[in-house]
Amino acid sequence: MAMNIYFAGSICGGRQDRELYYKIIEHLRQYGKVLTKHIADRDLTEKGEDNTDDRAIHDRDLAWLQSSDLVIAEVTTPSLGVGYEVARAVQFSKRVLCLYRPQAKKRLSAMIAESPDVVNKQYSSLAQAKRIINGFIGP
Ligand code: 6IA
Repeated sequence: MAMNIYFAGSICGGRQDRELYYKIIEHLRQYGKVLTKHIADRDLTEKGEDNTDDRAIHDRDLAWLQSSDLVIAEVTTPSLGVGYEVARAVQFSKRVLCLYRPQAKKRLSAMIAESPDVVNKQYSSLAQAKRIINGFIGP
């Protein structure tokens, strides 16, 4: 059966890495179904729409998280939602990989960087991120 992959990336936290999310999601698709492909949608902005049903989004995303086989979070752009998803994934005993690009004058939250329940990896290029993902998911 195909693997279900939950990809987490910033929305309200800022959309500057959206294209990178798209490329990571494209890479993940060779391994199974990416439940959260919309994270790379151009139309999904940090402002959202007035008629957004936030409760429905929360409940749907948590159901997907629970049904996923593994979770990949791109954590470079700080996002409350991504942090929350990482924590809930840990609570659900999911395997979690956090990918972070070191930035000048910035640092990753200690709550992610030093969490013993997630795999943290730093990278600087898409090629490197893909290699890390391949190693995490395995043959
Ligand atoms: O706090 P953030 O918005 O940056 O959190 C982003 C994370 O929360 C992503 O990994 C998503 O899985 C989830 N998430 C947050 N907002 C949405 C959303 N629409 N649709 C799907 N997943 C979401 C938000 C619309 C609008 C209010 C911006």
